[in-house]
Formats: sequence, C-alpha cells, structure tokens
Amino acid sequence: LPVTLVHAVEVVIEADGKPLENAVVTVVDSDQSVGSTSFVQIEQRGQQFQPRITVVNPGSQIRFPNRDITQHHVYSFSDAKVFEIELYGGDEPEPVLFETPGIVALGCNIHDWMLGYVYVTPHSNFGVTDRSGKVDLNVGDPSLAEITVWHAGMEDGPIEARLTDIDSGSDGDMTVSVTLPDGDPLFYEVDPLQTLFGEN
Ligand SMILES: [Cu+2]
Repeated sequence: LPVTLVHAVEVVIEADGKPLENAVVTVVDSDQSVGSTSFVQIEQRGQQFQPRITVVNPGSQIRFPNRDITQHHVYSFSDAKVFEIELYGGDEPEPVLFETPGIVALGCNIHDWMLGYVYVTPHSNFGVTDRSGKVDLNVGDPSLAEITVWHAGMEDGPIEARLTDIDSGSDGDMTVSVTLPDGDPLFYEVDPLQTLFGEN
C-alpha cells in the first residue's frame, strides 16, 4: 500500500490586507473522499447564531437550541435547505437534517440582524478561520493540494486556489486574499439594549 504523508499547513485568509474571520476553507480531495456525518448544534445566544459559520458533511444533523429568554424563529430559504422552526423558547426543537451540498443562509424572523450560515461540503477536510484569519489544514502533497475559500461577504461562490500558487509568508503561512465588495456581513454588533433584555 502507498504511504500517505500528511502535512500540516497553516492558511491565512485576508480581505483588504486584514485577517478575515469566519472564512470556510476546504481541501479538495482528488480521491473522492467521503465525509462523515456529524451531529452538532448552533445556539441562539445573545441574539446571535453561535457559531455564525458551521461546516458539515451531507447527512449531518444540526440542533438549534435557544439559550435566550426571548423567542426565536429560525428559517432558511436557501436552495440547499429550506426549513423553518417557528417561534420557540428554551425547549429543544427537533434537529434539522442537511443532505445537499451548498450554502444555507440562516435568519430569524424576529431579529433581522441575526445572520448565520451552514456550509455543506462533500469534502472531509475543512476548517473555519479564527479571528487572526488562520486555519490549520492537513494535506497530502502540499504542491498538489487544491483548496476552496468562501466567505459570506464574497459576491460569487467559493474561489479555488492551489497551495503552490499562494503567497507564502515569512513564517511559512500560506496567504489567500479575497474581496468582499460590501464588507463583512458577519461582523455585526448586537444592540446592547436588546442583549440586556434578551439574553439569559
Ligand atoms: Cu431571533
């Protein structure tokens, strides 16, 4: 059997020269990898989706527990998943099944500013950038590895890049620059008064 060496690579995503949080980076596997299903949760806490970005493989289920005192009404009209959880409080609604690869935008009927995403990918190797724009990925041969990068503020779909084509920083980081025409829609502050009266 061939031996597959795995290399740890740190990828940095930036926009306008600044680190970009909440970007989804996937490794495009040439060997048709099949991801595994997971069972995760996206909380409604402080009148935000937490986390704002969740990445899963098809067949995964997501719970949407409400940790606030106020009720929420979570929905998506996206092609990859249409669903609605009507006004609910702290009780635990049924988990939602995500079967179709694609990008699912989450909203709340009550709180217009609440915005979140579920990114459903068939690839098993993915990550979401942290506040410093970084994500650690394991790849086979870095000179052959292809990645995709997506962020909610990007105008078109995910962009593709080869790790060899990416600027390599002085500390060995691979940096990908993306363009957000209208800024970062996921960088929003919750009204302090709303939080005061709405949060547990
Ligand atoms: Cu809400």
